[in-house]
Formats: sequence, C-alpha cells, structure tokens
Amino acid sequence: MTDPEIFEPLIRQFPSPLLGEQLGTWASRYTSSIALIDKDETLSYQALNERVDRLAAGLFTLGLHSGERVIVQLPNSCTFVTLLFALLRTGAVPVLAMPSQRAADIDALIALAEPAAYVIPGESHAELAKQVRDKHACLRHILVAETSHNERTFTPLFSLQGERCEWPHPDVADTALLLLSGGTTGTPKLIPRTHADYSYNFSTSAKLCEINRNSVYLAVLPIAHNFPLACPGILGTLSCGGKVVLADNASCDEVMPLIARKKVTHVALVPALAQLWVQAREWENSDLSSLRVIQVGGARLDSTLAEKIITTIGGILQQVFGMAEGLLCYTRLDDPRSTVLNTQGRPLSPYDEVRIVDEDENDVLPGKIGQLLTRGPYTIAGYYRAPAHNAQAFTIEGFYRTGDCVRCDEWGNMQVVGRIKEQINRAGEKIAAAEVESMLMRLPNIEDCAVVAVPDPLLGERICAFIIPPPVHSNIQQWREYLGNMGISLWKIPDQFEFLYHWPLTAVGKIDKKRLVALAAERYVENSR
Ligand code: OOB
Repeated sequence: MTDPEIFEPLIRQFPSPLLGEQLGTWASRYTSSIALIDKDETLSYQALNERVDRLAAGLFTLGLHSGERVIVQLPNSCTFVTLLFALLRTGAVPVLAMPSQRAADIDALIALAEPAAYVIPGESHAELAKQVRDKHACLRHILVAETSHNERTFTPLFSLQGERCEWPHPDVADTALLLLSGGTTGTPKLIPRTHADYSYNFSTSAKLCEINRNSVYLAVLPIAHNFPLACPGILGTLSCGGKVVLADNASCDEVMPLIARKKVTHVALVPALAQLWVQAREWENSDLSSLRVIQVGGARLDSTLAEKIITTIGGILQQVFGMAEGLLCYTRLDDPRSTVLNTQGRPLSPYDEVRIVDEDENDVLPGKIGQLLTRGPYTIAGYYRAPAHNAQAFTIEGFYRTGDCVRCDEWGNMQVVGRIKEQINRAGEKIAAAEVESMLMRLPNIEDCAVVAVPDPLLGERICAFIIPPPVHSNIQQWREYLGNMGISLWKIPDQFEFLYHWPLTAVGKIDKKRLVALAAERYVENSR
C-alpha cells in the first residue's frame, strides 16, 4: 500500500476521488461540451453522464454488484467508455482485456478473475464467449454490445436501462479496475488500481501534458491499455473538459484525415506505429498542424526515429516510459531537444521513489546501469490474487522490481536500456517468451524450443522461435495455423522460425539466449539476401 501519510494529502485535492462519481462532477461543469466522438456518434458530457446512469442502473438490476469483476473486451468506442463508467459507478470492477486477445488468454483471465460477466463486441467473439461460459461456472452473463446481435442466450448491453438509483459507495482505497500486466511468467497478472491512485495518475498526467478544455485527444491505441486510458489519455482529457476522439482503426489513411477534421491536439503512439506515421507522411498530406503533443512510449524509441517524428509530423514529442503497475516517466514539454531525443523522461510525481540496483540490490553508482525498483503514490504494492509472485516482484520495503534495466542522468531522466526479465515487446505488446514456448511444445515433432526477442526495425522486437530438431519437411505456415487454432492471440505467433540440432550453452549449462538472439539476426539477414 502507498504510504497513507504521503497519499492522503495528495488525494484531498480531488472533490470526489471515486471514479464513477467524478464523471458527474465533470458533466455538471462541462455540460453540453463534447466529451466523446467515435465513428458512429458524438456525446456531450451531460449525455454521456445520463447514459452512464441508465446503464449503471441496468447493470445493478441485473445483479452485478460492488466488488464483482466484469471482463470488458471492446474496441475503442463510446460504448466502451460508457460501460467503464457505469461499472465504476456501481462498484463492479472492470477487467480490461485487449480486443485482439483470444481463447487462451481470455480463459486464463477468467480463471484468475472469476468474473460474473463478460462483455463482448458481437459476432466476432460469440464462439469464444460460449466456450468460456460452458467452462466457467462463475460467468452468469454474457453481455453483447452490437445491437444487431441475435444470440438469445446473450444479453444486449443497451437493453440494460434503469432509473438512477443510490449505489453502495466504494472506498477511495478500493480497487476500481484491474489492468492487464505485460507479464513475464506466461500466466496473466492483474493489476489492481484504486480510485485514489488512478485519479492521481490521470489528473497529474493531464497537468503535465497541459490538457485543458480546448484539448482534443485522439485515442488510437486500444484504450484497455493504461497509456491511452490514463496517461493522461481519455480519463485525463475528460477530467479537464477536453474532447476525446476514439479511433478503432490505426490506419494512417483514416487517422490522419481524422486529425485534420477534428483538430486533434494530443495523441499517444507506440514506436512501431510512430514509424508507420513517419513513413505515411511521404504520401499522406493531411493538415496535422493542430497536433501539439505526440506521446511515444511503451517500447524503446530509437533516437533517429524520434528525430523523424519531430520533423515529419510536427508538434512537441514527449517520450513516455510507463507501466500498468504504476510509475510513469515523461519528458517535459519544455525539455531540451537532446533530452527528448535520448531519454525516456523522469518520474511524474515528486513522491515517486526510484532506486537503480545491481544483482545484489545495492544501489549502483550514479549514471551506471541497473534494475529499476520503484515505489510511490500510484504504484501498486501487489498483483491481484498472486501471493507467490508478489513475494518475488516486490521487495520487503514495498518497492516494485520493474525488471527494466535503466540508467539515470544527472537531471533524473531515465534511459531504458533493456530488460532483465524475458519479455518480448512486439510493437508495444508485451509477450512472455515462456508462454510462446509452452504453446510451441504442443506442436508435433518438436523436441525443444526457445523463444527470444530480436531487435526489429519495424516492430521494435520480433518473436523468433528456435526449434530442435530441424523438421524433415519444414512447414512453417502449417505451424502458424496450428498455433492460431490453439487459440493463441495472433500477435504472439512467432515472426521468425529457426532450426538447430543443439543449443548453444552458457558456462553453467543454460541455453544461451543472447547467442540465440545474435543467431536469429544473422540468419534473418542471410535469408533475406
Ligand atoms: C506501458 O505499460 P505496460 O505495462 O504495457 O509495459 C511496461 C513495460 C515497462 O516495464 C518497459 O519494459 C516497457 O514496457 N516500456 C518501455 C517504455 N515504456 C514502457 N521500454 C522502453 N521505452 C519506453 N518508453 O507500456 C506503458 C504504460 C503507461 C504509459 C506508457 C507505456
């Protein structure tokens, strides 16, 4: 838990830190100003608030009560935001799943969170929903967002309407929502964020990013992710009376004209997407001059690409190094160019504590590389229902072991140099090597396998699977299909397959993954000749 002596005074600055109630405050302040725009509709603050009231009452009448979990798996849309606030208002706890997650992930998530309901967009997820409902007795309801959906055993989301009623009031220190962790172990981890810490997260971020009533925030990354949700994201923008434009498609052909039409001022990107935007500017000439702040984070941003973002897209570039577990580092809007190009910024809050330590967890000398440990007002003190993992992931003083290797300059700016934990960061999506390995081991004729992250100019990192022994008839396409049929989320299917007779080993006899990474890069070049 965050030290109450620090946190209590911080949180008193909010009239009501309960997330569901805050929307009511914003609606009375910003009334008919536009809050949300998606491809189908535009909602004012008041209209959004009324819709949230009705849906919350409907959810409550359905029997979804305070503390119960609800998996939300929806694309960026007004419906997503309405549902999020409605759940927060009733005290039910949204578990935010990514739209592209499939059976294996959702199944594991349900086993962990034991939700009472699962909300799906429509037909695309109907089979999956039926499968998990048959398997997990906890799931009392499947709610479906598409109005045209006609599966009778599912409940249409917007059939749930009621009159505003009195909800049981949660405590500000209660879990408001559960975010998905990038994960390193192969089993999902859920991150409990409280009303108080999340409010602090987005409102302090909004201030730092100079969000105000005239700001127009474009959500192009999936808003189930902490970055576009609350850093400052849609919540930070709504808290200041700004306008949120929700895109459910990141294609430059659609998004760039949208920026011009809606006069977007703020946007958050991962480096892979930023790269596509830079390339697209060779032929795409929409007027992007409204853009004030372009946030890039989630994975390492190469300084050459950073430079190109500034010259081809314009606006102020802001690097963001963050994690769903809490700590956020930002470059500041008035930082010198070299800081913005070469560092991932410094902590958001003066109360964030950071330590950079060696293998024995002694502080390294200033400027040296080590693992980042952190504790602070909005950083969690433990994952949801994970006592064994928590004992490893947190020190006894309550510092979170981030697994990130960083160095810190004399002004406190972080440079992320890699990860000690084996996690693949593919275009901002975090994938546990162990999870892909266990899937591969279920394929026929595979003796052993190892999965590594290989630096990739477009994806940041690609997934390379090494397999022993080389197959008699290599059929990589068939393997990809097998993996897809197993229900593995598509972005976790290896981009590159390589075959070996023996592993390269380290001195103590472990598989030498560093060597594998080098080998993957060499073979990739050879094969592309
Ligand atoms: C964000 O959150 P997560 O939880 O998906 O991933 C966190 C991990 C970090 O521990 C680090 O390994 C990596 O992603 N990361 C970066 C980075 N930002 C995150 N690595 C290098 N450079 C960066 N700028 O990814 C996230 C959450 C909130 C805001 C921004 C990103």
